Amino acid sequence: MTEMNYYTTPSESARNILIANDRGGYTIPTSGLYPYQWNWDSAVAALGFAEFDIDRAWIELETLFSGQWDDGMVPHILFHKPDPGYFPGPDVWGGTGPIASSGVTQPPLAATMARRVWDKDRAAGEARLRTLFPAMLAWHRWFMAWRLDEHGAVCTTHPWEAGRDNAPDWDGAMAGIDASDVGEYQRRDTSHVNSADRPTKYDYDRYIKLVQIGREVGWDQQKLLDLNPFRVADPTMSFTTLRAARDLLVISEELGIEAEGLSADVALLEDGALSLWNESLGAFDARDAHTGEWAESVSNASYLCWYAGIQSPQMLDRVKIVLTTVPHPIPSYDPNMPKFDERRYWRGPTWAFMNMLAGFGLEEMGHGVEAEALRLKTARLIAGHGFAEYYDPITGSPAGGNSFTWTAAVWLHWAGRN
Ligand code: 9WN
Repeated sequence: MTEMNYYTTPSESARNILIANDRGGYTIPTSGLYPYQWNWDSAVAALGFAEFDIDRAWIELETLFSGQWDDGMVPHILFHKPDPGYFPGPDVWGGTGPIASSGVTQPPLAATMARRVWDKDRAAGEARLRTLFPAMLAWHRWFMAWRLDEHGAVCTTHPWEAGRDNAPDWDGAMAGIDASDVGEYQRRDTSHVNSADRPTKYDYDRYIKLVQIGREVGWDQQKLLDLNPFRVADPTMSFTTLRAARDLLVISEELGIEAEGLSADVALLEDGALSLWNESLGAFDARDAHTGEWAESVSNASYLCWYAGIQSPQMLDRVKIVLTTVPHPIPSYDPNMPKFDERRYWRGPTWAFMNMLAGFGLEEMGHGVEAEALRLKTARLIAGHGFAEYYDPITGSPAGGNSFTWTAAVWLHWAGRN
């Protein structure tokens, strides 16, 4: 009789999660809570697949771009198959692209992750990257056309677009939204996970109100710009768009593809990202594009400066402190600040994939010691507490959904590597 091995290594578990969350060409973040394809989740998922199934990694990105709108926008959710378990679904959003979708985008990780996938598949992957390139460039140009403020910082037009839904970064702008006529709706998220880990009803009313406003104008960007109900210059958007532009530039040079204007875009985006330095806070911060007011928020997005190719001695000092004082870094909001809430989503918890992005940047910009410390702490967090959506930064306890795609991908591609 063959002896059964009941022990599954974290790497085996991570692969199993990606395979179980695969819905055929795209991966859902986790079953139940998020039953569709999410934009930046998929870009991270591609890195996980690249560790054991390179073809599937490319497919993840290709499926994402199959939902691209005519104007270049790539939606934050693609509703490939209806699922009543998630709200708001396709009927509420009324997206106008080739696949039922939401009407906002998400931080553009795809070009950066495509480049990393290509690094593992230089010869065979070239043709696939060539095919993806015009779509990725069109998305980049859409950001340049519709999301910049006057400094070149990239704005978010919905907390869901920034991907950090209930971050304190949006509190000021959210307070300005009148959601009194939003109407009745049934949330689904709180039937899947603990409501204390999720955004509040106050937040949800405003999320839905913003969707209603966008839908009413058919997601016409010019009309939305004129209405301007919510517009915040955001470190996540600014750093990831700058990084994506840098990667597109490298890809275009290596493939010998003409991509006019990319160098100038990089320079403008760099000015914009630098403009998010809040001197009195001593950190990169979000800024309301309406009022010019700072959010006064040190978030995990503040630590993406290196990912964008920007050095900052002050942020380096901060990362050293966070690595030594917070048991499970990097918290999504500074634990010393009054709004810190260690379980509530983007107001305190640690997100493994954000750590990975910060870690990429730290390593690339010559801060190997900090990059390695962050990687090992993230590995310990995942190995000790499972593949959670996010974690309490003080106790490490898992929160939100479990068997989570991007956490599994982070393990395979970065945290768990030998
Ligand atoms: C709304 C899927 C997504 C992530 C976001 C995260 C969360 C959705 C939600 O889940 O947002 O887009 O319903 O809470 O905030 O970053 O992409 O994992």
